[in-house]
Amino acid sequence: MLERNRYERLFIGGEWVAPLDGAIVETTDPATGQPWATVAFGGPGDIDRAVAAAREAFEGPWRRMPGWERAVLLRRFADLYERRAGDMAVLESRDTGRPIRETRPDLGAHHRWYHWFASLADKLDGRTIPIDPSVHAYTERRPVGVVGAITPWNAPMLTTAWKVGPALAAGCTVVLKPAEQTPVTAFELARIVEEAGLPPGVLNVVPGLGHSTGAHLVAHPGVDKIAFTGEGRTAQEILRSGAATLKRFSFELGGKSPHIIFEDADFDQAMNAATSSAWVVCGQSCALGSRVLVQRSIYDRVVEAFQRRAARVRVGMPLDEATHMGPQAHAEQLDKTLSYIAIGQAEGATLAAGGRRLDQGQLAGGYFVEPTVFAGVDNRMRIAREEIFGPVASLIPFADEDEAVSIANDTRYGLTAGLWTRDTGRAHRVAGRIDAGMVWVNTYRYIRWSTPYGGVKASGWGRENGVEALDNYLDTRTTIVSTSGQFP
Ligand code: TXE
Repeated sequence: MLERNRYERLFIGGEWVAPLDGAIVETTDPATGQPWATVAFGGPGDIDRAVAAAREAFEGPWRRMPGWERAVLLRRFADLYERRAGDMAVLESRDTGRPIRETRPDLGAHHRWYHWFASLADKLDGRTIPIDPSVHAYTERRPVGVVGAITPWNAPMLTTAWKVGPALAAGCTVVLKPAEQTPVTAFELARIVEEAGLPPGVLNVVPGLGHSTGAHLVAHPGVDKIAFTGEGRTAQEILRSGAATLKRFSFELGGKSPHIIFEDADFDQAMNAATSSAWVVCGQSCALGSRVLVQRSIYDRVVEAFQRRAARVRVGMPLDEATHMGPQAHAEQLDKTLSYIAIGQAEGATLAAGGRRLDQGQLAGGYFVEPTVFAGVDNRMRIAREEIFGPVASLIPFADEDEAVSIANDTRYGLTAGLWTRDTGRAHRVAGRIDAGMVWVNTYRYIRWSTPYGGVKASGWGRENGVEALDNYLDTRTTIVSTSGQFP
């Protein structure tokens, strides 16, 4: 095994330490099904150490440091991150199976998140509140404290940037618990933190299993806030185990996003967006446009376009520059995706493309699935209601604007939505009627550091990105000073 694939120490309090009550485990390369890295998993005792280190850093240097000074350190960190992005992209491709042509631009942009949040670190203004001359009332924004960041396996470093950037800018310290399937890049992140000279304990990395290490972090009385991306059911468990401490929570929990194509859409652009956003991240994105709602007059044309484009997707090894789509990130996700393909067929949807596992030749042993298209889907089917998190598009016909909106909103989720039309009035009208935290018009999956992202309904609580992200990590304190010294 290559030297750089060994990550056998946790990063706690600025030191690389052996797990106290965890283990050294092997993680699997989803493209081969073979082990590719050995990593340290922390246990509850390691979480205790990490929380103590984060608390000390919070009370000590970090919260007292002027915002501009935190910004200088964050920018240094962002610059180093940018320099390492190429290597990190390779590691993330190995860890998650995402093709390098996706991870390279993705990881190559993360430093922008850190720079942007750095630029807010000294702008956490309060307000003065005019009441009457007898009092001077003002507010200040104060960091909530120690944050437990629990991240998923589909886009580990992006979802980390969404939490760590605003948390550190706000003056919080962080214990990061990456997903057990894809912990490798988090260790690299710790190396960058170390090299950037962030004070010890400001960011700690303790990978481990969700139900033990993650749950201990959630229940820990020394943790003030949990920032989580993952499944809705896990969020419910987190709420239960965190309830006793009444900490704060923000959740990003996935979706079943409608991608609406009206008959007056720019057809080729709409097809580019609808097909690529059905298969991006090997189908494992919370913002996947997995419910493609198509106006009946162009439905057959859209089905054909999907079939043609599915056939052109090159499924292959993640580090091959020619690969469009890699494997599912881990074995359970492979099983989940294949089981939903079977469910779709049993429900009576028409399998218009794909549908099979690919495990011949070079792909043997890997968790590859063909890009899959279901036509004739009814929104009541399970493949239209439940998050598959695989490269499976469901094409649902609609007659008119009202029906499109009604199908779009007929879901427990409300994370993102897309719509394609050349009619500006309709664009605004329909966007305004959709229950989702983000609506894209004539584009899709456009996500930036400065634009708030997050869900309504079962898709989550709170917003990541944008200045709104800081709200997750700040409390408001109000001070009222009597100017007369008289009471009452
Ligand atoms: O997620 P989990 P899973 C959806 C997607 C996917 C499904 C299952 O549909 O197929 O969830 O994925 C940690 N206390 N999304 O099971 O379990 C865990 O260790 C504290 C959508 O892998 O939610 C990991 O770090 N932590 C999503 C993180 O939670 C716990 C991205 C996410 O894992 C825990 C991922 C516990 N009790 C999956 N149990 C998105 N919104 O993009 C687990 N964890």
